[in-house]
Amino acid sequence: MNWIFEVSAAERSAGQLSPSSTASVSQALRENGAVLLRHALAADLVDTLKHGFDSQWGAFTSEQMRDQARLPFPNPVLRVGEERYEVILKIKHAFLQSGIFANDLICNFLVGVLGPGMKLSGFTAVLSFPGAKQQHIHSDAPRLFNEAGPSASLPSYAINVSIPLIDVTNEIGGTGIWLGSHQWDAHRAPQPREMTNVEFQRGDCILMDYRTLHAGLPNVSTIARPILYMVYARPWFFDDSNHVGRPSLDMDTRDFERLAPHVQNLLVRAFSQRMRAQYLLRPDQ
Ligand SMILES: O=C(O)CCC(=O)C(=O)O
Repeated sequence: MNWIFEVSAAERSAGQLSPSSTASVSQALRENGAVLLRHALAADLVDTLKHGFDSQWGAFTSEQMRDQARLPFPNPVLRVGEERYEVILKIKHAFLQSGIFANDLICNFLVGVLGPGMKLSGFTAVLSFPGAKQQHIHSDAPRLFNEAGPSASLPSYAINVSIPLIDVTNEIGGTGIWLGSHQWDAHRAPQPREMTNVEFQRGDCILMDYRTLHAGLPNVSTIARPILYMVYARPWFFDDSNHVGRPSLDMDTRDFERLAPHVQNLLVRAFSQRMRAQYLLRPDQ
């Protein structure tokens, strides 16, 4: 089944997929466990986010990133593979002004998948440096149930939205995806030939079910590749497993307080986890 969809300029400016696109994309996400939306965002918005990313993390070399990742919690940098790091982004400047975390087109679609109480669960980026090897194949969280049946037949409980901040060629290395694996039996081993890989550009985004198997691909280019990750979830799910001892987003309280109530509502779980992480992990505690 097709998993790649073109977002029209009219849909982008309305902040909403058309009813027929919504139906096709929802069905493809249910069946494939991932969809790629081409041109979901304006490329100049993504360029603004890239500047925001660079001002926070762009100066780090891979050696500095490796050293930073070795520091004790709370630590905004997590090593997720060889020459590959997940960093917590501060929602400030470009990330705050653009309101990317509450993007209409993405959120209007995801509310249809995850329900009206949907919450943001994380706001991070993964940076792969030149020389990064293929990452281990994984899903984003352990299975909800160990019994054979239930996990596969359940609807999505969390969706990871990945937004490349540069055009990602095969040399730079995107993310390999095992389409349909969100419904596989726990014992089925993913084969390399079953992997789907596409080049994706600024403005595209991939929506991936939390159960879908995937792996960051090797970076054989000379430039570092940042991808923004926004995780949205049903209100009862929060991704604690990837955020042990570190916040899942970073935002100043004053900036949070200035958000419109419906946006605060979207962010409140992750923001309160950030407050708890900060309190519980104070070095003098
Ligand atoms: O680097 C990538 O393309 C994927 C990263 C990822 O899936 C992860 O770190 O969990």
